[in-house]
Amino acid sequence: MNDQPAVQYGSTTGQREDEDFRLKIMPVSCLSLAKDEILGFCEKCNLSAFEKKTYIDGSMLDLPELSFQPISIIVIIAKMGLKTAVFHRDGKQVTNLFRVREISIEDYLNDRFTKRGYHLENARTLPQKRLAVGAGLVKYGKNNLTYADGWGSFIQLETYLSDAPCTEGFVWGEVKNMEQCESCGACARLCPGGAITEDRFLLDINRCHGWLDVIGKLPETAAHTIGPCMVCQTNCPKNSRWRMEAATVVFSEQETAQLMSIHGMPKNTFPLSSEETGKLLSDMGLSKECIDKLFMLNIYPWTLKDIPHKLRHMFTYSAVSM
Ligand code: B12
Ligand code: SF4
Ligand code: SF4
Repeated sequence: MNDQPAVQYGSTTGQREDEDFRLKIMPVSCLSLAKDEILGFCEKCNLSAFEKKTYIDGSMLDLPELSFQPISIIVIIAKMGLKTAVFHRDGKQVTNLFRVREISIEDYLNDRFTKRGYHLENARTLPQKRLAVGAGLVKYGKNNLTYADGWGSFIQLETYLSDAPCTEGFVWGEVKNMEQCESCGACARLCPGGAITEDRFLLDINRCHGWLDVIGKLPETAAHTIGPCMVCQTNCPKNSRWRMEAATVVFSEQETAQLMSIHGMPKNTFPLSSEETGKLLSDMGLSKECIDKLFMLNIYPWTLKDIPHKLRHMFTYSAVSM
């Protein structure tokens, strides 16, 4: 029997309300307010069939079936950090920026809700941006993302359905936009796919490189990155502070070569735990240090299979000699 302790990959620390995350609890009826507004808004936009399916026909605007009667929606915004990964090959280097979630609020949610007898149902398909704006936690930017005071757009939104009582005196907030956007427009100018346009507020999903990458349709001529496209965020003046503070994760030539040898990842990585993912990578010959560094970048398991191609592309088109 192997009595070695299981290797732990990835880490989460801290749960400081207001410093790392912010939370509001709104009446569940706010979902109807958001729904009516989004339906009305989408009617005025020239949506493609795919956008209609994504925004209106899906299950985003309605309550799912639950084992309890929900009376509230808990909206959480969690601060994310940035990390710059540096890869090396044949005396050249390439870099890639990653958004990293470093805090877990599971214990906090357990203590505050579950242990007190309240139900919590993670409802990540609800229209999270509109709900977070309605909660007064964020404002919209022209790039379609939402921004929190002091934290910029590098935040993760979470929504839970619950039967916990609402934040006292909760007031539903109207759509709010950042003032700075009126005189800026950098995200629209620099978006590589031209997805952010003047004629409508919603970005054009079919031109967003983040999306094209997910569905494997990113043109070969476009810049490739291992993490999602972040051009509209990294060039936003509201995010400049976080970009400056990005920590660096360096992959040596040997580790970069290991990454480029990733192969045979299962088609569906969703059921894999981080331990199982780590074990798979270890069986492929990646060192523990290299796997740890990958996990430091909060890399999505389903993007692992694309790393060799992405790195080859980056070294071909955007490498700098050292
Ligand atoms: C579908 C989706 C996408 C689609 C479409 C994006 C879009 N149009 O919203 C694609 C695949 C392109 C995408 C890409 C990305 N996404 Co996305 N995505 C979602 C998802 C699942 C739903 C978003 C949605 O409902 N959109 C529908 C529209 C109708 O909603 P809305 O924009 O809030 O609509 C309101 C505004 O437009 C407003 N409005 C209308 N007119 C006007 C006019 C003005 C002046 C103003 C101010 C507002 C305004 O009114 C509308 C109705 O209330 C959410 C998760 C979720 N469950 O919410 C994540 C989410 C929005 N994505 C997120 C992220 C991080 C990304 C990416 C960075 C990832 C990447 N690079 O691949 C990119 C960024 C692209 C971008 N610039 O937005 C985060 C955003 C975090 C944040 N800071 O806001 C979310 C919240 C996921 C999460 N839980 O953290 N995404
Ligand atoms: S880049 Fe400029 S226009 Fe775009 S979201 Fe940031 S402040 Fe607004
Ligand atoms: S994620 Fe990239 S492609 Fe998509 S809107 Fe932002 S800059 Fe444009």
